[in-house]
Amino acid sequence: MAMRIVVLAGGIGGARFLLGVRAWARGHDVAVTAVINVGDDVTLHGLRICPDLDSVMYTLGGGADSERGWGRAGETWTIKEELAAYGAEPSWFGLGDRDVATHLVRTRMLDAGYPLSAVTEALCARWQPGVRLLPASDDRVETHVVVPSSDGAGGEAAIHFQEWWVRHRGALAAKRFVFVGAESAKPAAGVLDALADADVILVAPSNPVVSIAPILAVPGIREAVVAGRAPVVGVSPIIGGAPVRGMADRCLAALDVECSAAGVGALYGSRAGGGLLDGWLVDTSDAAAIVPGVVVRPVPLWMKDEMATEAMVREALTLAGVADD
Ligand code: FO1
Repeated sequence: MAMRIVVLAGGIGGARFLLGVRAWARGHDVAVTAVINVGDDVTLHGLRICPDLDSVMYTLGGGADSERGWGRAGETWTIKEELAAYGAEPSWFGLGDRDVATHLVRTRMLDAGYPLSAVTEALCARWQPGVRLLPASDDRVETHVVVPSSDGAGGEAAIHFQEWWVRHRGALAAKRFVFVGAESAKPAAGVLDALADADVILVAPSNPVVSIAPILAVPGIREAVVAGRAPVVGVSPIIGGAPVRGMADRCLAALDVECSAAGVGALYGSRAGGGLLDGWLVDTSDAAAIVPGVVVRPVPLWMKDEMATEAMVREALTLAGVADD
């Protein structure tokens, strides 16, 4: 029977990691399922936008703008300019013309009653990512960021993650992150079965606070990962004390967690201690990292191309005891 790999992943870091997983899988009898964060999802201009699902779908489907890290390659911006000419807010979030087609199809299907998992499958029929993409939940789970209120009176305000990250460029001090709707959300169709049937679970080098945590916040998902029979190996998104990309440093600061490979490893915790991990891949420059109860293996972690990423994936699977080549 084919080996079953499940990957928990966010946006661009997850997408690049999945390129390596898919490359490894091509030489083996393997089925890959990716459970993707939906906490970044947002409705703007009446359109449902799922940045992490789209980053992964476009990247694996060969349609991503790899330079920008989000949206479509060869993008044009007429719709954005036209919306701005109407003074239609929010003007701080750019929807490219090609990308808008994805949101139109998604929104129309959601409005017709299809769950996000079915919509994602339909969109993937075009992109053929070679990996089954599942949203963590078909229900609304939105990451909000609690920041100091703008009136300076010492209060707090909660804003959507996209407003914090894109509008304010992550400059407002994040006090904490709230996954709105998570408590009553259910794992999307297929997620719990995929986790129960997995031979190995990989945690992609995605932001632990705003990409992986909202996945695990959906009741039933963390439990299925922790209690399952599959070994769990994570890959550090932090190299030499800095995030490879994105805002993990600012997010970790809000949780008072050190921005280091060891800090994130400890945040996930050892399975023996009720946490997530059996194994933790760190970069060779972080070889001294120790995570109590977790086997830490230093390997080169820069995902500079698909071959390097595939080598990383091979190390993760070897650490999990499911690959020996
Ligand atoms: N990021 C930006 O910095 N500016 C944008 O205008 C922007 C628009 C956008 C539209 C669709 C989409 O799927 C992603 C978009 N992103 C944009 C990226 C996104 O805000 C974040 O980088 C991710 O949510 C974090 O993973």
